Amino acid sequence: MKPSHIEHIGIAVKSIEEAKKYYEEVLGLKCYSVEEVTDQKVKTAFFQVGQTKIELLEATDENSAVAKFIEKRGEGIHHIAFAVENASKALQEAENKGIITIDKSSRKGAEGLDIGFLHPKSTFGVLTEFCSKD
Ligand code: CMX
Repeated sequence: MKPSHIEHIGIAVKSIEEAKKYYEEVLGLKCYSVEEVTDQKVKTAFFQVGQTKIELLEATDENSAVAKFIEKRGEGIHHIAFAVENASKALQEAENKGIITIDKSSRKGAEGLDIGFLHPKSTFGVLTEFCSKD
């Protein structure tokens, strides 16, 4: 497995409506999509920056991963997502190398991508995601 690029950086925010203003009005980026991912209990907003996207994450449920993250650590960088050829295979490869995986195989995430996570305790404190197109 060799990631081709950073697909996106996930940033946990309390309010997409509020945070969006900074990305649009200060950085001059354009929000091209707002999407709710029910499975992950989040609302997402995307901005393209070169090959990489910024994904704002707002919790839609108080028991969600993003709500817990903000409660414990405040708003900020939540995860880094690498583009790989096949997310399920990448998860399996990482597991074979002793990394703790949150997902055993990929599931559907925002923008219809196949996604899966590695546990931050196993990756030097960075929640890591693999993404692939099917
Ligand atoms: N980055 C780094 N460390 C994190 C973290 C993050 N995003 N989220 C939690 N942690 C740390 C916590 O600070 C905690 O550390 P300490 O033990 O030192 O206090 C530890 O991991 C355990 O955290 P926790 O609060 O007990 O939270 P949980 O174990 O319930 O869940 C995690 C943590 C990563 C397993 C969970 O958030 C998860 O499964 N994440 C993957 C799914 C996800 O994040 N979905 C939202 C984004 C979806 C999308 O992009 O579409």
